[in-house]
Amino acid sequence: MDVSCKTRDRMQSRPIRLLAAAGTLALSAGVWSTVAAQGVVGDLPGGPAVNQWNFHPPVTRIAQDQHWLHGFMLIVCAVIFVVVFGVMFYSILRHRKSVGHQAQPLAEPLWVELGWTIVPLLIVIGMALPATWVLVAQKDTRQSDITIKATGMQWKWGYDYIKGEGEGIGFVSTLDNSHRIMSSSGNPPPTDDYLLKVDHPLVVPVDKKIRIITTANDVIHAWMVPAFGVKQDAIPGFVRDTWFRAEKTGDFYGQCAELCGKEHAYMPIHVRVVSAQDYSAWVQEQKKARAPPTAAAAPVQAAAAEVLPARP
Ligand SMILES: [Cu+2]
Repeated sequence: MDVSCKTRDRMQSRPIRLLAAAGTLALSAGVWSTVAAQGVVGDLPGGPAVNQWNFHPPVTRIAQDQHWLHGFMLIVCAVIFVVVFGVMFYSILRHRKSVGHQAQPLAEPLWVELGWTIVPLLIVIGMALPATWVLVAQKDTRQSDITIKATGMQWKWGYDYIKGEGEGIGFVSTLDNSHRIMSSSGNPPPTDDYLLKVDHPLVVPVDKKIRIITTANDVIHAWMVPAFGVKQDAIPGFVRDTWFRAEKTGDFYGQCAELCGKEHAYMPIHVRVVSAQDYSAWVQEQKKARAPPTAAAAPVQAAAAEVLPARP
């Protein structure tokens, strides 16, 4: 290709590039105006926030410790990175061949050998100790006030209160149908709790140690609530446990955290943390709703049984 040909190509390609850039800009503006016209998604208290770059605000001691651990490890790693790469690049630049640096025989003094063995060892111990403490604390499920079994199913959660106040209560928690409809529409409106709303949230009292026993009845799921610092696999045929003690009342959200099939994104977790009084009232309400038929209702049920034919 000669020079004049190259110049002609460049002249032809410039308007095309300009046109493409204008098109992209118009498309972006269109998308932006559509989003703006529809409304904007806001933060969900206890759940994800818009442009969230850090963990969820912690509401348990374990979650606070995990955040501290994360920050601590990040700082240690960043300092090591800066020091090691700083020394390395300084050495490369200062002692390069082009400035006439001559290599010198290395005496291998003992203090250097000891230093680069002992210092990293101390750093590893300094990182392992707090990490082990937090790990052991988050696995200590003893002396819980309430024990709840969470059973993962494709694609919902079953909750059974098996010990403590509320013992005997059990229900299934499923994605709220309005969210299913929104998702099926293919163009869901901006919704703060999109795919996180359930029909029956898990209700627990504040400041009580709640032990969650996880299992599953089909494939592996995982029970995760980031604000509590809790994430535990639910494995069919096995029982695992975890715990939390929420320090604040409110609604907290999580999701199944183990890819479990085509509707993995449709099995949210909603935990409602209430005061001790509200929890007792909720327990009474649930027990009343689940109570066996009273003497007044029994004759009606007996009559209904006579009318309806018995199932084979
Ligand atoms: Cu799942």
